[in-house]
Amino acid sequence: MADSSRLIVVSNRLPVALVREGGEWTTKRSAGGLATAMDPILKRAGGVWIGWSGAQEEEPQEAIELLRQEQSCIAVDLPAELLEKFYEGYANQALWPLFHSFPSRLHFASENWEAYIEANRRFCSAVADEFRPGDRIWVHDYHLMLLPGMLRERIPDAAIGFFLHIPFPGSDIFSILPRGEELLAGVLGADLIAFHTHLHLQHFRMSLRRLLGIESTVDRVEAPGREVRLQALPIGIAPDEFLGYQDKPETQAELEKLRAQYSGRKVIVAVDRLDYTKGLPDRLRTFRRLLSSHPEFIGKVVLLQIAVPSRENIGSYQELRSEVHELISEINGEFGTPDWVPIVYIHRGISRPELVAVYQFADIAWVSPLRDGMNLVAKEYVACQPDGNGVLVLSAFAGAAAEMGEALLINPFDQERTAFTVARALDLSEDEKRDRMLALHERVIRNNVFAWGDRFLMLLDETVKIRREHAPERPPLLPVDELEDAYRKAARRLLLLDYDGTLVRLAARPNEATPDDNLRNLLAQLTSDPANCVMVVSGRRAADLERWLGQVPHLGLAAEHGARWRLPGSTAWQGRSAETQWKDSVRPILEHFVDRTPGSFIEEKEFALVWHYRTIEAEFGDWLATELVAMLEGMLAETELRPYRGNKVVEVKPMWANKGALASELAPEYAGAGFILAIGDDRTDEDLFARLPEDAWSVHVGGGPSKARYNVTDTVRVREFLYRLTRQDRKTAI
Ligand code: ADQ
Repeated sequence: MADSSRLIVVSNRLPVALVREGGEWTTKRSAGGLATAMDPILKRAGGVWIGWSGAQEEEPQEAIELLRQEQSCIAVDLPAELLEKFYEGYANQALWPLFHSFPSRLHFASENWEAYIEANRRFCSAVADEFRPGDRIWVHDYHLMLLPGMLRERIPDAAIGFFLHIPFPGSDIFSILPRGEELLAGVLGADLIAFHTHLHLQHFRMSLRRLLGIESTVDRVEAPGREVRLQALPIGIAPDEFLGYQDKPETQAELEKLRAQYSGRKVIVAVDRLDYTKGLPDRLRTFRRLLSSHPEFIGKVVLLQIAVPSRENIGSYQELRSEVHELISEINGEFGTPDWVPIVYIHRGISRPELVAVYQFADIAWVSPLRDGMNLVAKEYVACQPDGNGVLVLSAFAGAAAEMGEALLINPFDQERTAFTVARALDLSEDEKRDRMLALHERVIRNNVFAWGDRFLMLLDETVKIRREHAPERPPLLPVDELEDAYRKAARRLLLLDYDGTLVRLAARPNEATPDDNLRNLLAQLTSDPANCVMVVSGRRAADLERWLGQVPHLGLAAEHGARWRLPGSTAWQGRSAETQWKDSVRPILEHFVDRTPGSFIEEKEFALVWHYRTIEAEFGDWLATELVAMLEGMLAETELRPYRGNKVVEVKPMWANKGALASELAPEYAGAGFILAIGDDRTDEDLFARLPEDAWSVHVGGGPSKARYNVTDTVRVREFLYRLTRQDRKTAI
């Protein structure tokens, strides 16, 4: 499969530039790490790259054709206004600062969010137009977090991978992000979601749990109807893009220049995009501190700061530029001498030979981002040291630190200790330097960007293969046409509908999940057909169901998981009467848990006591629930009561009160020639599914395994297909 299927790479920017020379369009491929990594894979798989070309105006058709034919690139059209709001607005002024843990720099505007959705839609259309069955789609980075979900809707069986190049922040920070829930749901459309480090992955998992209430394990998470694979997969560099340049005459010429310029002095190099996450001002201040606290370096050490301009349309980047310029002037003014400039500043992108020469020449690379997904500069510097020269001083907050333990790690926020570490790097013994650098070099060469790309695609293939093989084990999606046919043919029908999580969305507090008028109308239409016996079968109290749904003509109600029921057309409740003495001994235990966790509460039903903890921090709530269940199991072992764990609830109720018993009571009448439909979303509905005849239409709502024959993704879909059954004209879409 890996070799026969094409690859569609999707990223915000295409790895090419369109240039107009003398009235003729030409294309130029950029030598970025990602493009270098993807090129051999794209060549092998015969794929395409989809993204924005960088053009501010719509390109003429000839230029678009050229991109496609010469570079296998497809340009997504993003009009200037949309681009500004999507790219500079939501992506770079909301996502970028927040994902790098700079909440104070967050700027959110809902029109930017709308533009983000629209831009992702345009990417989705471009991919869908290009997609052929069997293709793999690899979506890159924070600009396109909604795209996996959009693609999943449009091409449900597609193999979709997503890689995040920037850090994923802690869940406290992530929860600040307006529209964060939608983003999480969007990336979950992928089969494989990968990050640079385990920490980023952990943060993502925690946000899934806290914001969406979705549990996951170290390497996977259950999405509706599918399993999504999670991975930490650190990106590498293309070694030849650096080592291959070392012997070139242009590089040698640059080296000569550097030797002449800095003879007798040690050079510390810093190479950054001019971005506030890269920590330039902090580095400059720390360098000032180093010169003050270690005067022996005065005249002996030069900081060569190379900064490539970046995102200059955004105000905060302009401020950063001024701040950096001012700091450099101050420090050079304060310490410089007629023959020594402490900080040499190059404010532009430099050529590859220049960059390689600088890396090769520098005694130290000082890589000190305040937060960084990976940081390729650290790896590029190390790649240029095949002989084990040089020292890498590296921020612990760069993703690279997770796999570059032989570097001298620093906390860039701690100027005093960072200055001390840089001083140490300047004095490190040759042996220690070599030991550290050779270990780093070897790893950077081995774990290169090709290994990264291959591994990602291998994992994607594996995940998709498992999904396709295992699909039959989980309930398949409900074939609504077939269901409708069976429904229409049947002379008598039984419909058993769960309430919470099936007919209405789960709410934080039970009383918030009241039925809306649309639901009442839908139920009334279903019950108006005399061939139908419709029952809402819920864990709710009889009084609640009666109050909310009692007015729907001819609707049957079953309360407390089937402990009591009221048949269609009747107002009398049947079932056992409640024995309630046990509550006096269980209630104090639940109260004790409520005292420990403000926000949780007890719901009292006729037959049951329920501890609700939906609003509690998820991990803590689940941990307490386990403790509570263990305690109650011991205490109730000799009784007919049991504690049951549901969706963020622990419910204590008699064993016999379950939906299965009710199913056994009602279903036999409809077996054979009739039609039985049962829909539900949680564990208590499994009892119901298990007791139905084989040909019944049992439907599980949401992800995960189930005994039901079919699956639908959410409450919206449930209502959609029920609504369809009520229409007289067949197969009318709503
Ligand atoms: P970036 O934020 O762009 O990438 P980084 O990984 O440091 O960060 O890559 C910067 C690149 O630009 C390097 O290849 C570097 O050589 C080059 N560069 C910087 N200054 C230059 C200059 N003056 N002249 C020439 N070249 C220069 C994002 C994430 C990172 C992650 C990468 C890859 O923010 O954390 O490592 O993607 O996943």
